Amino acid sequence: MAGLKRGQKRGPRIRQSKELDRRLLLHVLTDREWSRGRDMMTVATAALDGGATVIQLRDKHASTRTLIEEGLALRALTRERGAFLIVNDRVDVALAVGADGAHVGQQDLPAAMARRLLGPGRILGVSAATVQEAREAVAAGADYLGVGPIFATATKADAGPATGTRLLTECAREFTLPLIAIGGITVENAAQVIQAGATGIAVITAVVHAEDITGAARQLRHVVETTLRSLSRREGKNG
Ligand code: TZP
Ligand code: MG
Repeated sequence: MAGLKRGQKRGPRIRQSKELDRRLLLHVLTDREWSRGRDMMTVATAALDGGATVIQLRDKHASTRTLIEEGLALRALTRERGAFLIVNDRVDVALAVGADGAHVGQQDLPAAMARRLLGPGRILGVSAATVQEAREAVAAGADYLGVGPIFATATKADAGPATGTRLLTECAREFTLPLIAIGGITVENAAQVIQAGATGIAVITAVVHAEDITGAARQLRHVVETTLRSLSRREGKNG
């Protein structure tokens, strides 16, 4: 769907869909273990109050039936708030609950199959930890890339080594689809990942583990938006 067009030169990125970028600014991933005992709907509601634009349903231990129940509840909430609902790993659950899309990693359903199942109308996010993985994901029809883990994270045991921000810069040079930085993103380093080339961020602990979920989401959204704005002002001046 998105990505480098045939014959298009690699170079400074031309944003393909500003509207999609805007709607993918701040992903908050649900995580039971890091939620300090607060239930998923409380966490998601508070995150949306703070400006999350995407709730990603991610529950590695739930039964399919529980995922469906959670997905339906989140579907109603995100629809009411004008936010996207994306389901991690499970394309079947995404389709069953009428989610806006699904996110797959390198060990999940292959991206091209996920695209076929989702059809052209739903969003497909794919994790990439290398430029090669990013190229394959784009070729398979990803709408956005989850790039990372950028920094060390304690939240995903099998996340692999931190890539650093250079991967974002390399991807930004090559692709025009939204690049969502993930892994150890905090309010302190969010500006750095945007400056490196991310168009949005995805977090777990920085929001769901925060004492003040709404405040944490609000601060992150503010940093992402102000950094993007200052970058686009600078780009405007330079050409
Ligand atoms: N994929 C790559 S890193 C990661 C996922 C799901 C975990 C992100 O969690 P945190 O707490 O924001 O580092
Ligand atoms: Mg996965």
